[in-house]
Amino acid sequence: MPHDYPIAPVPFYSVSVKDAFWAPRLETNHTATLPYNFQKCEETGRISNFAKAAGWIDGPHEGIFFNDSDVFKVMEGAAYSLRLQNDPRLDAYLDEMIAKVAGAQEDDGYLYTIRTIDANAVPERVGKTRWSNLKVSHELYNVGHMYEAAVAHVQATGKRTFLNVALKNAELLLKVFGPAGIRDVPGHQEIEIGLVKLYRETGDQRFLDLAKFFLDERGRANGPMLGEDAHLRQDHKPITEQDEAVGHAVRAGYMYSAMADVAALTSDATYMAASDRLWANVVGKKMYVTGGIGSHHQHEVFGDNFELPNETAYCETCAAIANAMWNHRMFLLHGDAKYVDVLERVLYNGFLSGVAFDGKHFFYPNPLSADGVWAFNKGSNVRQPWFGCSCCPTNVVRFLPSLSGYVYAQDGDTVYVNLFVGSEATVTVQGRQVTFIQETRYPWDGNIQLTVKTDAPVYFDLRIRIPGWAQGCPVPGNLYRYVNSSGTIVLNVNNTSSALKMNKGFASMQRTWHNGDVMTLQLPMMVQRVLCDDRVEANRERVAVERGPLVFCAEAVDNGVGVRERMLNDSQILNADFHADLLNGVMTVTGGGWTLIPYYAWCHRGNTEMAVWLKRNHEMG
Ligand code: FUB
Ligand code: ZN
Repeated sequence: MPHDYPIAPVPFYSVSVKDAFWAPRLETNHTATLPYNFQKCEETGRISNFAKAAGWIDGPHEGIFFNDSDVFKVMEGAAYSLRLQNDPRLDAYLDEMIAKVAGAQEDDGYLYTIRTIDANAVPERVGKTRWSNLKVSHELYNVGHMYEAAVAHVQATGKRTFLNVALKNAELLLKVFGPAGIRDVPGHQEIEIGLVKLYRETGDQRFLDLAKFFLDERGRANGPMLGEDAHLRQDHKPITEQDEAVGHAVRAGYMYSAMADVAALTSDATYMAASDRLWANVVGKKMYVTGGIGSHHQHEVFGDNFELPNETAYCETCAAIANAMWNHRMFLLHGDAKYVDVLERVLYNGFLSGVAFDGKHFFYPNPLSADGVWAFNKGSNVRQPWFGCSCCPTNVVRFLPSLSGYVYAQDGDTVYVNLFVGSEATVTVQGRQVTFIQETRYPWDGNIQLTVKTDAPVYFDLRIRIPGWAQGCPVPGNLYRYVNSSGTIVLNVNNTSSALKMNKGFASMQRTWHNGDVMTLQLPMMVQRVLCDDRVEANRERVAVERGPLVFCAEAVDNGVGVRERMLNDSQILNADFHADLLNGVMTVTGGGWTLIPYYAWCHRGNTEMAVWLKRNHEMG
């Protein structure tokens, strides 16, 4: 048996989301964000670049040299969407797109529209010849996204058209890169994840070996000399020696995800140890309370340990997605709920803020404080319809439809309930089809009901995550801590109280399950105050407010100007109330003249001042 993650996700297409929180967002992604992104890719020449490279139309390459990647990401999202719902028009549109991509591919498999359109007109960043400026060119980054899209497409439609393009390209890379070939690495990681997906799809070991090659070569200076800026690309040290997250946060997140993949697929202990060290560093010293990562706009990089400025936080939407992808993989590797705690924090906060309710406006950076003046969002201070570099919108399109794949996981006769999302999931356990009907108003309340449907009794270990936030621990490590205790967790099976038998953060229920058995979990959803390690200068003498998985914030539109300076008394009682008519339906937290809303919902009522970390007044009353 080849090695793999010990735990497998229950695939996104086996989990049908039916709740009031995520289902509308997935629908918006399908009906608005996806077609809108294709439209933008058309309007901005991203798609005609392929037709030009194919020689079907004339004209120069338009836009940024790595714009091919945006098209591939939207195609990946389209494939997931197609898997979830029959859509013949989308299917046909994708076929047309694939024909353009295939047309743009050179005879030997090379695919990079800017060079194919006119190799003599490429800017220096692209490199005079193929792969001669990998540090910058994104040649491998682009096709890494293409591999992901191609695998998603064949899995959704059974058609191999796109996969064949990907395989032809990967065969070329196998000829060109390797110990006896080019020993350079891409400046922006992504090819590694793509190659792992090709390996999984085809079982061809060479793709996995090439993914590992690209990882192993980092920091070894076998290609062009590593410059002083190598840390920006995580190319400053062999990856197995890295222990501090540095450099560009999206590149890092994709690389760490690939490291986890390779660790699982090869059982390489040094990869696992490095992944664990890097994770401890990010979560313990470099992650925002929203799950966002990346402290600086300049170079889009992590800061030093405990350097987490709020107003100038970068927290790119893509980096949130990369962080979610990585934490999911770390869970699959270790089976510990602490990784899902981080994933959940990212999902409901630092990721979700990145896309507006309409699915057509986006944040690129996701700061935790805004003065209402600085145009932090690439020249604006509200969500934008598109960007010159539109990596974030196109990442949202592919991430949302795959979200249901994060809800459940399985290891033989152990079924994990990771996220609380109203849904219906079908899982094969002990050779039997078992359906799980999850009903919940999460994140607005903490009651979760799981009904088991099965033709015959079946024994399995049902492990339901007990979130860190319900056990007094916002995030593993000491970076953040709650002021108040969390309340009581109640677990029942068929109306009978069940003791919490904890196993790596999950309540484990090993029993024979019968048709109609019902498990209920009540999580204590109280308003909780969060404090930060004092080494984070920006948060000293400040307090954040959470309820369940949600981080709250104060906007001037509710609180008047000066929210970043106004004080919240320690003794102030804070109440939570649901408002169906506000911001698509949200819980607000109020008290002492404050009205706080979920962070993800901020900036939906125009440009405004905002703060997550409020000034703390130790005075009572
Ligand atoms: O370089 C490709 C993408 O553009 C990165 O992932 C983002 O951070 C943005 O720089
Ligand atoms: Zn981005």
